[in-house]
Amino acid sequence: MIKTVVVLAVAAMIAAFTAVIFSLDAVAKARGEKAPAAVATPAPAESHDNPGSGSLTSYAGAKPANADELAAAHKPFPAELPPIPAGDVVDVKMVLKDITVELAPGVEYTAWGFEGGVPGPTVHVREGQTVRMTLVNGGAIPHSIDFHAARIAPDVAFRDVAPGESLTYEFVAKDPGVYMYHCGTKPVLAHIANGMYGAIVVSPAKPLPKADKEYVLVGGEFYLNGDGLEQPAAYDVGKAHAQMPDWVVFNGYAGQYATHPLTAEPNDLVRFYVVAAGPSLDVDFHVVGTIFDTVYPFQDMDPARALHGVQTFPVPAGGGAVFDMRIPDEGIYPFVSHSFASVDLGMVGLLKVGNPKGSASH
Ligand SMILES: [Cu+2]
Repeated sequence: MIKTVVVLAVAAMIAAFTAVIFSLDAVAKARGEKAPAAVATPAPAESHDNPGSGSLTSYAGAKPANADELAAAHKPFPAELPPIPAGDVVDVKMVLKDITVELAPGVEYTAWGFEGGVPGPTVHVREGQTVRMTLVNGGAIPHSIDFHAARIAPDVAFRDVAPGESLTYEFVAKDPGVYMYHCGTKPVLAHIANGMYGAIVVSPAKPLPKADKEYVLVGGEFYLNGDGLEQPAAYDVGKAHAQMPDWVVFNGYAGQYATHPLTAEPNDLVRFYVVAAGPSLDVDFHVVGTIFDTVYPFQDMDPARALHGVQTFPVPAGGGAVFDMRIPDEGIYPFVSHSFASVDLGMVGLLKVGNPKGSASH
């Protein structure tokens, strides 16, 4: 009897996983059948308000013939929480560059990248450490960096840095949690939409229960003025205002942890740090097939204010939250924003627990 229940449960999970992946593929196929959209000319990097086609044409799911190959070859953004550097002061240096990123298999976008990628690198410090931030502007227009973990005068610390210049400021990380950082230069919508964001984790001085696996996910969405297949697409302000993204992603690339799953062993304490960078969408974080044992809501990592036994928890745009779970059974557990339009647009990954039948060994 118990065996039957377990088999049924596993079958249900596989079905859920397949459905999620299938939905992505179905969207891609549906889009592929449309007449090809006119190829828009990417805006120059200095343009803030590229109107795009003005038609709000969706380029969701666009993919080249070799998309599966490209997805397999893609090197996923490292989701693992990096270690905390030693010392009282943590030096963080980022060089901003105008870059072209791949945000889905074969889909290119002209972005502004902190330290050469979208999202920027994950910063990890302990409560009480001082962050000494240096931003070097290697781009074509002014930029800045705003840390939500800082209590600091923004007109001083978060001020614009001209091209070719740099800025250094310090703040003490006094408030444990997971926070967004981003460019705060106007129009902020464009600077975030172009990829200028990342996560900082401030671990509490009094540690939480030790996790076996710790992963950082930064949610973000892209608004494209073309499909990005023949030439890189650029930011479409009309679609950003309408909140009609073409792609919604974890850590800068659609579905990258579906083809390259994150891993854990059965009964591991798995901790996800989730930031919703937006610019505009929330992440309604959910892991299919489990219930969060603990959620530290709105990034507040005080156990006294934690929630327990939670199915889905919303991470607001510009916010963060921490999710603890223990999964006893081997299997493939999808993680998503349960606002399911986001799943269709690329916001889905997999957590492979143990070495379930039918999956590659690790
Ligand atoms: Cu910027």
